[in-house]
Amino acid sequence: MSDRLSRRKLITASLAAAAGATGLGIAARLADRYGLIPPDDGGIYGVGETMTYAAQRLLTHRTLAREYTRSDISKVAPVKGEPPENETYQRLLAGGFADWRLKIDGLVARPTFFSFAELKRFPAESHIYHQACEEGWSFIAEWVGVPLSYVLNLVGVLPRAKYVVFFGFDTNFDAADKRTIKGKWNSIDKADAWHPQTLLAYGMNGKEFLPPGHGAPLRLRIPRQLGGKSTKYLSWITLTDTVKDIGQGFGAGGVERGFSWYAGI
Ligand SMILES: Nc1nc2c(c(=O)[nH]1)N[C@H]1C(S)=C(S)[C@@H](COP(=O)(O)O)O[C@H]1N2
Ligand SMILES: [Mo]
Repeated sequence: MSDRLSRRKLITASLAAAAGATGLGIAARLADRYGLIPPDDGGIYGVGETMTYAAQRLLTHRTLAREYTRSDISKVAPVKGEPPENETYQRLLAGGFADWRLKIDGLVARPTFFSFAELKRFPAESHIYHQACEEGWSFIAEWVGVPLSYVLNLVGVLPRAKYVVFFGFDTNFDAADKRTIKGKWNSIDKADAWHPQTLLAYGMNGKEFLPPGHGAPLRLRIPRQLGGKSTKYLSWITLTDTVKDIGQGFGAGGVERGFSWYAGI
């Protein structure tokens, strides 16, 4: 029996038990309908990853990450990696991102390009929360931006969309064939996208603009998952009902490098 099958069986069996459903078939349909199977289900991780995701989705998906006060803000905010070196990003950076647009398309009623100035006119929120990298370091910072849910509601996400997919400038996102996309792309489900603390952040720690290394001009901040899910240097967000046709089909470039798609904390 394949790994994928065994995990599907385990989760649907527990669902059947929990729901008192009479057959595994019903539980399997429930698991898919409520999005309890992560897209890297066939990946290298064990049963635990799928069960963690399913349990989180069933029990805790609206719980809030802890918020801190300004005096808790870390003296040093570590930067992971260098800003993208490609010509497109460097040109936009040199121009103060005046020519930058955030593209949002896919399963939406109104595909839109947003300028930095437009995003800044939307109702802003700030949150002081913790960011932890899977490599072991972490910090507390204040992030300011617009809730992702606000922007998604503006473009009108179609009911059949399941994932919000993020591409940074360190991704070859303009690849003609989506299966050749490589790099730091990522995706989240609708529960995390509409979570009240999930931000499209354009400033931090009292600064109006993100330092380039922290993801200028715009990054995702998703406090209920490890830092790796918070895609920096955003260029394109697309709504989709499947991630199978992007990259190797696991829902994030990182899965191809050994990380799990769901990094909930
Ligand atoms: N586009 C892009 N986003 C990214 C990364 C990256 O390399 N490229 N690194 C991720 C990882 S692993 C972490 S821990 C955080 C780090 O954010 P920071 O550099 O602001 O601390 O960004 C995440 N987002
Ligand atoms: Mo990370």
